[in-house]
Amino acid sequence: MHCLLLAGVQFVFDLRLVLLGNKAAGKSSLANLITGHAEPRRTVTAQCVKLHGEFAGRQVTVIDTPGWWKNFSAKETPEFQKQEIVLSIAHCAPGPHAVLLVIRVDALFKEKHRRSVQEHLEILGERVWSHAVVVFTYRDHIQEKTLAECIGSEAESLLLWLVEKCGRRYHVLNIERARASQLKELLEIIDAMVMGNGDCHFEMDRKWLHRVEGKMTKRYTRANQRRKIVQDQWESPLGRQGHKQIPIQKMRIILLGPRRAGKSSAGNTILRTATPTSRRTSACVRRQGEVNGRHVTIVDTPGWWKSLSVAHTPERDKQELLFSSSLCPAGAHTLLLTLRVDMAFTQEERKSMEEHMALLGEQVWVYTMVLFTHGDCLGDVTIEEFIEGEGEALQGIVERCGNRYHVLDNENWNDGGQVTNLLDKIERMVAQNKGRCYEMELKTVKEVKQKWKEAEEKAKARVKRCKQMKNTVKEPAKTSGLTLVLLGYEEAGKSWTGNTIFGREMFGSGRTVRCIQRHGEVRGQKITIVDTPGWCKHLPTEQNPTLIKQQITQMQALNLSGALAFLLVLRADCSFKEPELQAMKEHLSLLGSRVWDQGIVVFTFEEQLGDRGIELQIECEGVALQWLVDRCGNRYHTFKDTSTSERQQVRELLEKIQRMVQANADSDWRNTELREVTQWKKIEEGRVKRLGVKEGSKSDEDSRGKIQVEIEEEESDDVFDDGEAEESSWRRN
Ligand SMILES: Nc1nc2c(ncn2[C@@H]2O[C@H](COP(=O)(O)OP(=O)(O)OP(=O)(O)O)[C@@H](O)[C@H]2O)c(=O)[nH]1
Ligand SMILES: [Mg+2]
Repeated sequence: MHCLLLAGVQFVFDLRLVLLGNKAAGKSSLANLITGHAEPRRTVTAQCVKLHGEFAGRQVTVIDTPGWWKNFSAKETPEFQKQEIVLSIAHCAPGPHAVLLVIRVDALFKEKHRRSVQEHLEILGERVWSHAVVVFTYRDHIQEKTLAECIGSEAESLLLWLVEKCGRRYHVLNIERARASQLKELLEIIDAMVMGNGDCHFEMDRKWLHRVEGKMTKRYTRANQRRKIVQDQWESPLGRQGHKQIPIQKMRIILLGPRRAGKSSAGNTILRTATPTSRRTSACVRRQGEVNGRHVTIVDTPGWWKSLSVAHTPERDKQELLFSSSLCPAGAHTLLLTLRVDMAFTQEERKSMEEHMALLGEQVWVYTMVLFTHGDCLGDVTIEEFIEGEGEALQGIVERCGNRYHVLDNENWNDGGQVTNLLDKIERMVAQNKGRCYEMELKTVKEVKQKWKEAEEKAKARVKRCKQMKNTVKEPAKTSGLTLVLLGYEEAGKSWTGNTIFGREMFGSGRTVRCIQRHGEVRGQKITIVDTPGWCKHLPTEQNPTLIKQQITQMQALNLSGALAFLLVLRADCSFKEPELQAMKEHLSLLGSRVWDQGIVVFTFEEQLGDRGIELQIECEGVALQWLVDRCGNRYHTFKDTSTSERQQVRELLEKIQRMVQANADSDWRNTELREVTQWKKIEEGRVKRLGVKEGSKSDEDSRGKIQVEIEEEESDDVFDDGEAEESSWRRN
């Protein structure tokens, strides 16, 4: 090793650094800064980039790497990107002196972000932590505030964990205007670490490195074979002949796929329009335009949650899919099944995709082509390498589509070549299908239309009933103290609802595992909110963890003052069928039957419904959801995740609660059934009987002995929002 001794401090003359971090954390800018490269690279870093430079008279080599999505676990990062992380070490053989973990200091840092950092870093092995330094970027965005003031206590403790894991080595930078002295400080930290590590650089387990290199070679070889097969297929005599014989003047395309897959963006790219796509597509949309001398019709459809089975998709979304082809008179030439290349593709996703496609009939695959989006994230990796790298799940889907696929980079929608190629492939495919188009049975479309007509009428009637109810209750007086209990299945948005009501982050971002009580004042009214752990959406109580039942049952022992309301929290954009209703009924029965009189259904994520009103969603979803809303006396409310309407939606909810409290003025829940735990006992007895376990067996007694309502009443954190859109928000872990 080439070391220098200056003013008594020894340091490495040829310093090698690897930069890791999530997307847009500032890695490339930092790499440029350290190596003195003035030219900023505007595109996303898809492969490792090696930069050389000189700093303070020393040679520095920096390996910039592709970043991961900060909300996602390493499991969700595509294979080729994880392999790039491993390769970063080989790019600066014999190994880097330091791995700089780049993190934006002004961004939210939640538990899932921490976990993501840990998982991605540990791709390199546990030993990497001894060579890691945290570099916080975007110092200028937090102005004069201290780090602690900005990140909040939850983030602070998580970042502290990270800094501790890196041997307390960290540095804060403002890359835009970094002074040489700031960089010097960073190098001093690195030098001290290298010295502490006995002048050793980080070395990866050789076997592991060879294994990854072997995998990459295999991936490359198989990708070449696939490319050849697919090329032959496109160039087959039928395809060529057909291409010449059937130029399609009026092309009709349906875009479908999981949520956020890039369907609407792909529509824009094909039609070369720049219609904004920030909102979720919640109903079929037909758009038309002239492309390369053809008249192209595109039907965009609502997506499904990529990892969830079709049972979780709301009825309305499924009906929209059935309806889509009727917007293409004479049928669709192709269905483009949209998929992202910047994310891994799992068996779960394949299952979900096949289930949703099955709604459209078995013959649908004959007309389907996989449309890969986020092509910009592939860099030099070919789409065939991506397909081979992702494994059987993706290969299965590609094969079901007869090996037809195309890649789009929607960020570069001005690149006409990619669209010309796509249209060309569609024409060949139509030729291979002998000109036939995909059409949904007329009978099914008629049924859908009839259902929508009925649902619209019922929705109007529900709105009318709500208005009548509002008018019958006289203007309610403000209650002196109000207690709101949040109840619902897991990840329904209970804690989020609590935070929205308080207008600040009073409940943490992680999974709620026990009852948490918080106090605050909203619109001059003292409010207590009790957050509870959610049950599994469609499992009956006996199969749900005992702890949840214990927490709900014991929650009544809390000293709750003033008026009380139960907020039954559901996601507006998810299915709610008989199993979900049963789970809800059984869990609520632990609180006695009067929970219905004091209950109000709160739908979260209303923004996901687009222009569709919640009443229409309730009527389309079916009898289970209608029963629930009716059982709560037609009391319901919606919350959407937009800061502008936030306070108004809270005011309206509080008014609805006050009207309910007024109507229930004579009752006092705590003196009646809610104190009784007999129902809970009955359910427990039934469960024990069904399981054939002797009552009072050791395990049961053990858990009962531990029943304790654990109530947290800590100081809460300030809301700290970086405004970053969730890449996908509702998946079971
Ligand atoms: N970098 C990059 N971003 C893309 C690409 N395609 C889409 N996006 C982004 O991905 C996000 C989701 O894209 P949409 O087109 O709205 O996805 P969608 O499938 O229509 O989403 P839903 O209608 O919500 O189901 C947007 O922020 C797009 O800007 C792409 O090729 N490259
Ligand atoms: Mg869309």
